[in-house]
Amino acid sequence: MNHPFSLEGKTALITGASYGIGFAIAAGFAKAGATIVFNDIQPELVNQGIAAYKELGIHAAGYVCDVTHEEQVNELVAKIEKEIGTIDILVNNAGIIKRIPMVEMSAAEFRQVIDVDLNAPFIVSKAVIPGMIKKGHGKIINICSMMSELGRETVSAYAAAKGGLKMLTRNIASEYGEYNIQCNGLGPGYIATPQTAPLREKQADGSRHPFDSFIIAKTPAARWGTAEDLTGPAIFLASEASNFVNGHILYVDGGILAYIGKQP
Ligand code: NAP
Ligand code: GCO
Repeated sequence: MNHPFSLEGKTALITGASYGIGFAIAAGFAKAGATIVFNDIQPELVNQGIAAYKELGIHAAGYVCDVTHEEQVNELVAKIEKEIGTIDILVNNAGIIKRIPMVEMSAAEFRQVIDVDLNAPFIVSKAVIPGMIKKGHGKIINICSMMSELGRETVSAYAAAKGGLKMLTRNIASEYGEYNIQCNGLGPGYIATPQTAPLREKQADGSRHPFDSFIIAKTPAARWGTAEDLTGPAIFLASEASNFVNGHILYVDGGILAYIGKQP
């Protein structure tokens, strides 16, 4: 019998996983025995990702696909099912953020964030669920955020999307739990990836970015998370060990959501 955290024999699709959080989760899944499939929008990034996985001894299948385009997604899932097999684990990781004060943000910019961060998880989940139902099991992990719970200046579209993604997670859990499909969210805190690089940029005098200092003071762990901090919790939600966990958002945030923050 496999270890409850084993992903042996499972095929995992992680969206937007050429680098960053998606890459770290996929690499962790591979170590737990999963076959890795990922996508990115840009062909050169797909190739870069394949090479990066290879460097870790992981033979990952990479495809070019824009997750906001339903036709491309349906073709991708059909191709994976034909070439590799049914998708057992889906991680809706691909995401963008636009940090613009709401009254300065155009409706088009707002819609673009909602499209990638909320509509795309709907599109990709809808494409993979029929295969999971046929197979009699499935795991869907939506990469949520602290902004699924909290707001902050300039991230109105992102918070709206991630708040919606929390409820989409709960709804998929409600609607498909009877088919032995578990849908849960992973809510990273502040993680050091390209997406948050602008918030950590050193100042001209070499001092920390004010936001960097703010996050350190707000996080009990007194550090930014790394993408690798997410692999263990992601493996748990992808494995048999979480077969009775459904509709849950697992925050991996160093305790920031529990903490009022260190007195300045
Ligand atoms: P990242 O470094 O910006 O990587 C995002 C990935 O998504 C990139 O590979 C990007 O590809 C891909 N992507 C964007 N739009 C796409 C589309 N339409 N179709 C396919 N792929 C697309 O972000 P990250 O920090 O790793 O974050 C990954 C996820 O975690 C996101 O959902 C983010 O909201 C969430 N998250 C991040 C943090 C954090 O602190 N970093 C915290 C909480 C949640 P391209 O490079 O080609 O655009
Ligand atoms: C921001 C950050 C956050 C993180 C993450 C926190 O601008 O506040 O980008 O949104 O990315 O989502 O959980």
